[in-house]
Amino acid sequence: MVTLLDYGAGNVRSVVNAIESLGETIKEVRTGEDILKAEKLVFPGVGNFGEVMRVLNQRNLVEPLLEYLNSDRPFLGICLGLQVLFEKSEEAPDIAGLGFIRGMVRRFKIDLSVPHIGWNGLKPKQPSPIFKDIKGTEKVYFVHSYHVVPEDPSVILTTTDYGYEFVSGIQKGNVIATQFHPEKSGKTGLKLLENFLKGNSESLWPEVKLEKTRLAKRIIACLDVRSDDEGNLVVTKGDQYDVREKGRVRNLGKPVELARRYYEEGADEITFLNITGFRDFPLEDMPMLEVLRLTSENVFVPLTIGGGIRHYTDKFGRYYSALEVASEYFRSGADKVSIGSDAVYIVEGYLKNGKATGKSAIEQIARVYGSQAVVISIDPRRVYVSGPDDVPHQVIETSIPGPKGERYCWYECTVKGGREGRPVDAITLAQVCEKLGAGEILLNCIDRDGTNLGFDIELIRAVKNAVSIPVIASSGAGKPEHFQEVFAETDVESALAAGIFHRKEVEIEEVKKCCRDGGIEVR
Ligand code: 1PR
Repeated sequence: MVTLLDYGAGNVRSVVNAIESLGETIKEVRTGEDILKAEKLVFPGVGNFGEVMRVLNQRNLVEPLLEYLNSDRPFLGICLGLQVLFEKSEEAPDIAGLGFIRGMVRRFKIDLSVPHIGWNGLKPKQPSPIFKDIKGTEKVYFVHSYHVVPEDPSVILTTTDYGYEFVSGIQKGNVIATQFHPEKSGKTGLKLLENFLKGNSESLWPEVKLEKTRLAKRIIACLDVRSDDEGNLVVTKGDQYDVREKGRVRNLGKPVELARRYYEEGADEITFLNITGFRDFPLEDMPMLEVLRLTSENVFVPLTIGGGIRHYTDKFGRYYSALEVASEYFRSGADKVSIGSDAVYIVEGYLKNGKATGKSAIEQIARVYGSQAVVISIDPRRVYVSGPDDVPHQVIETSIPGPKGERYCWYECTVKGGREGRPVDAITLAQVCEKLGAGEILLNCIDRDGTNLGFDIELIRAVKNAVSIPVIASSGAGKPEHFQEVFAETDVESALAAGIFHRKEVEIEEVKKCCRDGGIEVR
């Protein structure tokens, strides 16, 4: 029996699913007494340091938690479950942490994108029972903007390189905590979890000790989901966003099955886009929540869900905030939510008023779940102009001339699945969303979507250079070399494709091999 401390935010379902897939049962902490009675305690957390401590204090869990930790019983902290063991965090300077380990939690100060999102390696610093059958070259999944800095180096279990070497795991007696997410780290993560749960007594070193770790470029499989003409929820795929062929919605498979297949085939992340979410209300669209629930039962890599994340008033007049909608998705197994149309309206409002309201979906969700959980999905379309000053937007010079030989273009953001253009350009949208607290950009391109012509490198470079959060390149992948090209030509952290994977034209492993051959780090 494993006792799970769910403080109420973030994707605890993945942790539950991962533990249950290893044959364990779970008891959730309701009172401090449950903590004191635990045999093994797991404390997962994403979100904000201050928020977690506020909840722990409010529920009177701080004392029992410290008593449990001080009695040196098996404990596994994950992500914020590691950070709150420390005394203080730069994320919430006025709020004290548990102080079980002396030291601070600091924000990354590096030239690379923050949050640090993706698959990176581990450098072991002490032997541990959790290293049984771990080779040492595996990668695990990280998503965080802050890292711990212990005063006493003897508690360091692992370090990882990202800009500089930071502490990615600690071990003090039977208390182990990791900055990475074992429950999202595929088979390696499950092995680490299993080792903790089994309570092996022997401490081991992994076979290989890496000198340096490298963040892998992520290959993401994207599933555009909607109801087909018979009312079944299907994975579909558009050509420049038109998902109908001879008047009927294309059906490329079942969402849960396809997601499972991509996980088994080595996808680093799975994205679901509920493409009619802009007109339906997702909390009434229970099948989509069910897709997430079922997928997260056996897919142990990050899951992103987009479509319909916005505030809404139902037919009975009940108001739902975007935060409530997002919360339902997180509870169903999502790690990140992606905001499309609403982000455009939010940015239009910001540009009009010259300031943030503090109330937008981006700000609200980032505040509770952390920036890393908020992805902005941009659906831009090229608009050609004859000169850089023709429009009040960020214009780029292009090597692909327009129909009248134009050498400049801007990228018009669209809403409602590309149906309506809005007076905001993609570069400005990305910049404002970053300011409001978004943690990642999913950069589609209507001109390239479904064409197999390759990514729009000019668009991707322009947006990536304008922000310091990670960017996912999307739309147009037709062969493995297109991935190699986008990683070589731009600094994006990940690339996404749909059609070539659904139609089985290219396998994920072929993409990875091609990247490896080009000297690009992949998992
Ligand atoms: O506006 O917040 O409700 O979100 C709606 C979401 O649905 C947005 O993320 C938007 O991108 C997406 N969406 C809406 N309509 C469509 C459509 O295709 N008709 N899908 C759509 C967009 C774009 C991709 C695609 C890549 C790769 N799909 O993510 O998977 O272009 O495709 P490829 O590799 O085959 O070229 P909201």
